[in-house]
Amino acid sequence: MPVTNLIPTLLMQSSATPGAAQPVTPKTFWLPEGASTFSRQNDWVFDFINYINYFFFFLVVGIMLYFVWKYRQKGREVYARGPSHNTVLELGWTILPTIIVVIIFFMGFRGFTQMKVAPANAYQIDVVASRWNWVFKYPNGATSDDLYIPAGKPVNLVMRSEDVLHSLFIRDFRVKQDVVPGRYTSLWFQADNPTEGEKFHWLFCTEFCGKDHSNMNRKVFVLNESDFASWVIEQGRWLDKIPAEELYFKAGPKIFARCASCHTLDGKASTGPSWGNYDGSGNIWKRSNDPNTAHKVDGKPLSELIGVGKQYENAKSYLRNSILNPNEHLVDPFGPAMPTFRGQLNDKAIDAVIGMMEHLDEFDTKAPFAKKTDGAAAPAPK
Ligand code: HEC
Ligand SMILES: [Cu+2]
Repeated sequence: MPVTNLIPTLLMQSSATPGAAQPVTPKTFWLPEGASTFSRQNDWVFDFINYINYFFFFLVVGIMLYFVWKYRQKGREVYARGPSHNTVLELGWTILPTIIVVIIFFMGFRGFTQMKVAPANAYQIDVVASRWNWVFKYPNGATSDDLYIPAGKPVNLVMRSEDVLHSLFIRDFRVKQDVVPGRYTSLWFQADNPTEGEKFHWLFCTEFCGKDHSNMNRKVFVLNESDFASWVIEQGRWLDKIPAEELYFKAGPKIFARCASCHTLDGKASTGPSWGNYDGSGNIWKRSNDPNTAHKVDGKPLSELIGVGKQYENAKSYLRNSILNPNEHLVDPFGPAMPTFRGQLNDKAIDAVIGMMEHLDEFDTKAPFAKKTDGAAAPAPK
């Protein structure tokens, strides 16, 4: 092969696998690979401040060590008098740091204003944080547990919390924003490179929010525009494509994954009552259908709530209400810790989880809570 042909070949090999997106900024000792349009400027300011720190650290420590050596005690005599004043030095160490700090302020302020205001054409995704879960909602009503975003387009997350303070952090994008109960906060970014194959970016909760705070890690997938468009449509329809009689075991475990931080299937109480048999009253379906058990709600046996002519005609309507208005009745001895799933689970999804309760014996009590006889439950299409 002639040497001139070799050069392009070498160049191509150096640029990783063909088609694989290059990081916007490289991984360094301090920062992971940058993957959003903010990375370049953000990393630059970070490095700038960091190098100033290195410079002054070694300067100050170096001079200090030199003085320790130079002015060490040599004989028995002691010099008590040193210079008391040096105008040039004093002006120097006041003015120079002031200039540096003002430069840093303006660099930070410029970045801050850019990151604060989302472009008007940004694609909006609603984010609901709760203990201990993230739900991402897309304009067509689709929801997902991991975050999917279109490449090359500004994305604006409009975020709220169901309970306590959370904070959404995507370190590869160099963005972080608190999610505060009682108000909306927003966060925007743009990632130009689709994530290839199994690759993704991590999303973390960075505000300690209780027992399962460390389980609020999710994946961020960046899809090219047409893949993203078809993903959103599919995601909005995944439940509709499951035949009614398969709903409880194909969709049930997938939806239960959102309940599993507080409910178990094995009878052990967690933040909420187990769906298995935990107080000798049978599993959640059996105890709701035989209201005369030890299972008490609001201090009363369920028979006072469920039955013909009572508040709930049957167990199904009681369970449905427990999902949509969880704090209307409280199962003894639990507190009002369950967030409402109104607007997050549609009728079909609620049918699927209640169907799962109805056939609870058929399911594995461990994640991913698959139907035992049927092999693995089908995951939602990604
Ligand atoms: C953050 C914790 C938490 C999550 C997540 C959670 N729950 Fe609960 N749940 C509770 C608590 C606490 C109770 C008991 C107090 C009450 O009745 O509200 C409860 C009670 C219930 C009850 C009444 C149980 C009974 O024995 O009568 C049902 C039904 C229920 N949850 C369904 C669900 C479903 C379905 C999901 C997921 C889609 C879910 N929960 C997610 C905490 C949670
Ligand atoms: Cu959190």
